[in-house]
Amino acid sequence: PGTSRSLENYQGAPSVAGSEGVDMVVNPDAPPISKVEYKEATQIFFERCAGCHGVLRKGATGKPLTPDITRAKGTDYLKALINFGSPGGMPNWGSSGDLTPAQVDLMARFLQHDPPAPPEWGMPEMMASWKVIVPVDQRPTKKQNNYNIDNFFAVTLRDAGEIALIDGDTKQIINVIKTGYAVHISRLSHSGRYVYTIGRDGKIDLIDLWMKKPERVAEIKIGLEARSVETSKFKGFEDKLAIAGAYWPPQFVIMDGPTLKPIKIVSTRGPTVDTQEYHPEPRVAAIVASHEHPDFIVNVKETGRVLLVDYSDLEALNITTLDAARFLHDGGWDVSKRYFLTAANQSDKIAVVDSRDRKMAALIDVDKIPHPGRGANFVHPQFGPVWGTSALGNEKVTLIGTDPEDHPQNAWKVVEVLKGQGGGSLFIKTHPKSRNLWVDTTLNPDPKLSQSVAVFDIDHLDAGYQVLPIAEWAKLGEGPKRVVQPEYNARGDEVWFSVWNGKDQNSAIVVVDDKTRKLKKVIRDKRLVTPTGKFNVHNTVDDVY
Ligand code: DHE
Repeated sequence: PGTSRSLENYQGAPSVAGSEGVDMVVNPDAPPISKVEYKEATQIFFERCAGCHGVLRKGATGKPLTPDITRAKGTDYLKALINFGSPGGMPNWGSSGDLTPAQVDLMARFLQHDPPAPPEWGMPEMMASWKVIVPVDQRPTKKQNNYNIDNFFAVTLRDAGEIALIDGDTKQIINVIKTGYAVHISRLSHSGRYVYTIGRDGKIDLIDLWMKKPERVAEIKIGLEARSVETSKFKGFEDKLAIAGAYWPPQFVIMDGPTLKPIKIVSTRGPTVDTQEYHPEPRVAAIVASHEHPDFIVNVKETGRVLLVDYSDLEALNITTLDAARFLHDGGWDVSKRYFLTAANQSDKIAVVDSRDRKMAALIDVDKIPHPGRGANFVHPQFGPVWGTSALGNEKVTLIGTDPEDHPQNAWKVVEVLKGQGGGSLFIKTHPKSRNLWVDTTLNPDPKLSQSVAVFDIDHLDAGYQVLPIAEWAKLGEGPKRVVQPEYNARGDEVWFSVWNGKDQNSAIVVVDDKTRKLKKVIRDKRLVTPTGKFNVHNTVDDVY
């Protein structure tokens, strides 16, 4: 099936929070541990375990590991589990050789002590990290270059801690810009002028596309770990505000858009949606900007709540809290941009938020671990407007009706399930100008699948899919190449794929002609180190997908 070590690595990527600044919390009822050991164990935990179990071990993809639970299990049980893993997805850290027998023993003892918390990160820390590199009054008042910036792509160069700005018209790299560690996503201001890039380490870099050579104009660190950033898009607030969500500390911050000056920090700690137990570490996942109200829509992963944060009055912040389902992750708009469809991934549900009436529209059951990215919208020949998601846990592509006005019988129902190449899919994409639906299988253990994509003809979905060997087309030679994240150009006649290879190997971007499905161009360059996400300016500004 779709589960494999690559999937575990994906969900359990190292936490950036280091063992520095962490206080030792010793529990007298737990087996002895020295100060040096404690520090080593904390570091191992953040690197190997926190992604799934949470920094405070309250559980997410992985089981909770709080001392009440771990002490009841005891050292021998924990050692066996760490050594050999479990069918539920726990990796075999010992028998794989990733941890030495001494480290396995250390971790079994460490887990019976209280979890140390990484430091908080509030306004003083944010202000100390905030830098305006080019003040607003020294920036261009109109575009200083002749580029068609509408068709630029901001490309994440994951392991380089950089982004590449690529001109979609000429396929030239315009600039490679140093950013936060392992940039996660880029989003655009409403005008398309500013690129906001956020690193896993919580660093945001603001890039001005109006400069002769687009460059960074401001930076800030909003936490120790983060994944999401977005900008205000409602009429009257265009280019005014930005928001970023953190994994640690669990909070979001609203900033001045053109300078990144932090204005308001809001914690997401609180009770979970179902059992209403306190959760100390509800991470902020996807954030989108409403087109219906001056709201940011914030997914809080572990509590399973969606927050509609009204940014029209930051001194009297009005937050509407919606009950969705636990482990909210990524998602995107339906074609009308009224409904936000988002995955509650470990709950195997898609939550639908009505951004106009500020309420939940539906909670839809789907198959194992939906992972839409922002999803894909198209008019289904039989069912009308649909939004689709692929999945990490199986080969299904699930299509959901999104038109309660003209197709009420299909709205918020799974209208069709397509059979894709396999599990381990991360992203799915189409474009209003296209009749193709692209589905990657990046994390599938079979290299044939992880190195190719499936493409469906929207008008003949039952005809099945065609497979395009994208990685082979890139002709890169050695390496664990993975094809990830289809992204269209502005016109919707090309689709771009990253061929994500090892850090010391050659990677590339492969551009496919959407009509003919033939190779159009391979962008190969020494500077393109581990490309993953690509964000086309036009499509990201207008939420076209
Ligand atoms: Fe992502 C989006 C979290 C691993 C590439 N990723 C997101 C979002 C979240 C998230 C919350 C939605 C942001 C938004 O819309 O505001 N990602 C996480 C994780 O927690 C996880 C599982 C593990 C981790 O520790 O980071 C993870 N993600 C990855 C990867 O390994 C990927 C494939 C490669 C990489 O660059 O790290 C990856 N994530 C992406 C991309 C998007 C994304 C390309 C944006 C897709 C889009 O089209 O909008």
